[in-house]
Amino acid sequence: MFDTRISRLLNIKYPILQGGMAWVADHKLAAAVSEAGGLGIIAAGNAPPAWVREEIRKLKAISNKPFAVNIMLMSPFAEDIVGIISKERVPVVTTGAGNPGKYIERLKKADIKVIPVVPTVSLAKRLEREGADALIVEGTEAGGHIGELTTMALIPQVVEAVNVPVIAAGGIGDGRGFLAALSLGAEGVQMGTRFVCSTECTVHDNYKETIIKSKDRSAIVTGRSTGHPVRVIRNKFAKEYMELESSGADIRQLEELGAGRLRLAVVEGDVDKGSVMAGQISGLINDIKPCSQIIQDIIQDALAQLDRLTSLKGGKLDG
Ligand code: TUI
Repeated sequence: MFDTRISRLLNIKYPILQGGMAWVADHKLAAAVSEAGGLGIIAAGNAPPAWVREEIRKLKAISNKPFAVNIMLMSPFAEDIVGIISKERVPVVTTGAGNPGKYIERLKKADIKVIPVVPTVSLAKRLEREGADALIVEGTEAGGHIGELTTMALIPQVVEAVNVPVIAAGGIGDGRGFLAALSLGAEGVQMGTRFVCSTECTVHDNYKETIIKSKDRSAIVTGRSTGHPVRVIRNKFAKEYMELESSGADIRQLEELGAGRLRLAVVEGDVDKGSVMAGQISGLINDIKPCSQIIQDIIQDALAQLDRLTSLKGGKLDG
């Protein structure tokens, strides 16, 4: 069921990946997603290499399913984390927030599958040439650091341009989104915000509640002027940041104001002064449930939607 090049490449039951969210995606969340038949991902974020190594070992102690580590390429530790991952027998690496080209050969020599996140056709083509095994193609609907193009417009353009399988990300939270992504030519999906609101996710309850209370326009983009736009839930901190931004502040001042804010929201639960990164799909997410339930609901919902579409074909189009 929904057997694609992605489920086969990654050796997983369902072609559903959990986003590699800094401060959020630890071994507990990753193990829960992998045990439920998807691909769980430990996010290295800006964390020191020793933390990443421990998380990998802790995950392996509770699950023998495939998993990935996400390398956030703006991290000062990115290089060292590549070294750790190569030694710790991690089956899959995803990357974000940059071009992982210089690491691909090293990772592949260690028999690791490399799946970069890309926001454009040009980077997709380049990384396919450089040996990426698949691509996560992320639309601007996503939470956190984002590109400009929408999932709807970007996925089919990348699917046309490359031969490696594509995983859609950004704005996907249920079976309808999953099926829509497959319709666009993707062979899997990655979801971040949906898995934040899971029982196993260790973020502060206030973070989960903020997403659940969100509406369609709650997730906004800050930091466009810095060249690193970030989608967050509108709150006191986002307003203060945007005011500073529109006053013409320089990047250093903005970085200073933003420092430590994601941790403040995720760990301390300060969802007024912290940065609550989340995607546009937040308005659709109304509950907290186990990762296995999230995945089962998506598969069941997608099958029901498929029936609905099939009956449309028989009844109305064929006359
Ligand atoms: O990486 C993400 N999302 C993230 S990373 C992050 S940590 C952070 N915190 C504060 C400020 C900035 C980052 C929070 N959310 N998603 C994957 C993603 N990658 N989205 C966009 C990109 C991307 C952008 C440019 C990938 C490659 C790229 O290449 C530029 C180049 O160098 O060619």
